Amino acid sequence: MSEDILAVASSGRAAEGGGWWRDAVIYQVYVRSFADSDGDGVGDLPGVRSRLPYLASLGVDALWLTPFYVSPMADFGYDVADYRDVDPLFGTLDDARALIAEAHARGLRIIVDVVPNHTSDRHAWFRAALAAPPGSAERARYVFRDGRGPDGADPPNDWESVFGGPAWTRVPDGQWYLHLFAAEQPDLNWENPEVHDEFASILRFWLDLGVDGFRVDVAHGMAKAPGLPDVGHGNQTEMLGTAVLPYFDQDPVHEIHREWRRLLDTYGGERIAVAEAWAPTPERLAAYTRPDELHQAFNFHYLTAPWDAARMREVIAESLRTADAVGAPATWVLSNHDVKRHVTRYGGGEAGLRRARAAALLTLALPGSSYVYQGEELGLPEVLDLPEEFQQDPQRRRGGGDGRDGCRVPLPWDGEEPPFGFGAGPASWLPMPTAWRDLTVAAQRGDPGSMLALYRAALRVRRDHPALGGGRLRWLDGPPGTLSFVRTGTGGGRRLGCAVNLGEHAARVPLPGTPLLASGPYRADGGTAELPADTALWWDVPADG
Ligand code: TEU
Repeated sequence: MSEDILAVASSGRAAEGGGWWRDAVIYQVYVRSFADSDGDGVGDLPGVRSRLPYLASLGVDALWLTPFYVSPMADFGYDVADYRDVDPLFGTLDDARALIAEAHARGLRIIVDVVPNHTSDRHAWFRAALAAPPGSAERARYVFRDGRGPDGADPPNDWESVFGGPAWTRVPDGQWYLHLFAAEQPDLNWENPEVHDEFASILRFWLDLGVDGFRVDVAHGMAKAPGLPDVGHGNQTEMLGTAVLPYFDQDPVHEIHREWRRLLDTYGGERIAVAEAWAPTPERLAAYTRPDELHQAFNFHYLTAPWDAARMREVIAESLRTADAVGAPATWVLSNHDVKRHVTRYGGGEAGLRRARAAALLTLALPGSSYVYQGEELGLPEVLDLPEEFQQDPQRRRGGGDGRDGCRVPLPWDGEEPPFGFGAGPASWLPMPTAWRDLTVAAQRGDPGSMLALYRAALRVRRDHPALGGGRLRWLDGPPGTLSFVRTGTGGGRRLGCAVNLGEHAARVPLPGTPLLASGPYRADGGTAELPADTALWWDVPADG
């Protein structure tokens, strides 16, 4: 068997000082849609708490909870009106305390969302800003400007909201305020020291309550180009994440992250921050994880890569190289609450499911830290036919896209009919497809061929096998359309091989070891395996093999 070493890259090296977060599997809980304890159709913190045994037995290391703070819910909690309290819809501060304590007792860490680019328009600061005159200290916490054109009736510049339409809204006295997202989400002015102090205090509040870290919303926002220059063209939503815009990924934003890192480092127990940053290139993304900045950044280049071997390989190699260059672990993510679920993105139906199974083994074998979005362990597809009256996402309402409701449909737990054990009430805030009766946790639990069984098995191997988590990846030679590599852990010892067939036809791949886990049926003979299309295989390689 030829082992062509085409690239070697490592992630999460022990030499960098270790750390739980370097190879953690972090499960995203979209609180609103996870589990509903009080029967109002909306998930809540006691609901999450009641399902901790499920999460602990799934085998993940940490939970990331999406915003549960006081909010008018114009963007389902990403419009925060009080950063230091829990919205009654989701519970109380005591519920948050109890959830953190019980998660810790079960060996699960808790990461909470922090939303620093904007507040809600109902936040006390924004209400004060509206009540105060132009030029006041209250307005200086946000980005207020006079308009252009006769009577200042045109917006101050040509910036567009991520959710579509102009990024400016006019207030009765004629000034305009900036909102890169919905009009109910006014952008904060991070040139104002008061904003820095306020967020330092908010971070301390949650750190003192015991959280293990933060997911930093729009970590590429906050700093705007001096003078707020025009972009020069429209359709800016199409440029997001691929082009440099005067409102995203501006270099001075890194100073804010350095400040936050200094704060995090004053706490014990390795508290971390992960950047939700859409940067134009892997290099620019890695800048968010330089040693004095945040610990991780979501790898959206991996998430957006098509199901194509050459492209996947390029993204993986590039991600490992750029993360390595700054000494950070690479991260891997396939889905979240903002994007179409990957079963559907990869083609939907049987093929989408097969690919998602193979993608799970690919992702969990890569060096670094992995994210799992609630429901991907059940193989949930995007819900594409939600009745219009339920589609409430501001992105859709403002014309900035199809809407993100379809990936936020609540989880099916058990039973034969919607809402499938999600809550005690008759319905869930977004309706669940009746076909999900076959996808409930209860239905999959006893089925060794289910997606849930695959995730559990893969996470168990990942925990036990010395080659998974941090460490190195060495590519193996294989036929076109396939990816094959061998993993070595940070401490050496047994190695693990992974082969994935992303092509359209069965392919013969190297199998220099003992099979451990496969995403579907395959045939092994001698030192090779015949791997059907859209199938992945893990094998064990002895330390001296
Ligand atoms: O998202 C930031 C962001 O730019 C995108 O994920 C965007 O929402 C997506 O491309 C849709 O166009 C974060 C949150 O994850 C998202 O849910 C919030 O709506 C947004 O920030 C505003 O806080």
